[in-house]
Amino acid sequence: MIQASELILNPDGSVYHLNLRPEHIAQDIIFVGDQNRVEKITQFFDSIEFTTQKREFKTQTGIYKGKRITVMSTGIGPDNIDIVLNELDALVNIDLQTRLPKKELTSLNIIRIGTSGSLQPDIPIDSFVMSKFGLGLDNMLRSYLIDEVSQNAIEDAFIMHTNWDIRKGRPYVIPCSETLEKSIESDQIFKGITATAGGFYGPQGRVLRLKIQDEDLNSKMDNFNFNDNRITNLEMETAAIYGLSALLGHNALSLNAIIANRASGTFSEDPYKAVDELIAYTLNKLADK
Ligand code: R1P
Repeated sequence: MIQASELILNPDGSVYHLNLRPEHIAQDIIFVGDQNRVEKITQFFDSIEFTTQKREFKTQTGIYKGKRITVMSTGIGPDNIDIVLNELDALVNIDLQTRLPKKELTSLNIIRIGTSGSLQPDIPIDSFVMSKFGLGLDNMLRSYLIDEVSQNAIEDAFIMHTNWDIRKGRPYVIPCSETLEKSIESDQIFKGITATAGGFYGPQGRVLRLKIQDEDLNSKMDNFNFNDNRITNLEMETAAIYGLSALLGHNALSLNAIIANRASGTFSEDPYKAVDELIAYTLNKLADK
């Protein structure tokens, strides 16, 4: 039995941070970082049956073109993804009354609609990137036993190519769900490896007033290539979502609207436009899935 201190439930039986009970979530779930992005998606729903929010975790469940979908904000960073994935999994795969794992497991379909910076001059602002792999630079996933899901060969090649300082921990690489990839991909979308950092400034190579451990990391990342997969973009959630989903038996795919180009040092004049277009694109694909 999982103790009360390990899986914390609120007095109404909901999981501690997400404030959700099992009946509140659909099998198809959209993650966004920003809580204000949740309603940008659900405004297109035919109906909304449930809304809740605790801290940065806002959730709405409703019907879009006949399909029940949950939209949830994860906030920023891999530490939040640890909370979101574990609590979501508990909702479907742990009996919250007996506090025992269920014998029959449920797989959720998780799609992230995020924002990100491109590392490549030819992946312009306002374009979309689908993450074939997540490359975690953040260490969160290393608290779990990940050898069965992580791609050692790509990790080794990356460590060698960037002369990675192992005091920062070993980067991890996890693939997306091929089923979701097939149902959402199109010629409109760039594909590649998405690097996930555990911070916005130093961890992503931004220098304001502090010196960083490797000033050349971004330029080394942008010419890394493994079997024709290059590192397309840099953000803060994808690898953590892919890693925990793979370990827990869920399907995950991450899509990002490119709002900055780190190679040219430019930022979108209208970052919301690309996000709105990516939302429309994803909802259309999901309705047909
Ligand atoms: C940083 O500003 C945040 O924006 C990006 C990063 O991954 C990080 O969460 O994604 P979201 O717009 O989805 O939050």
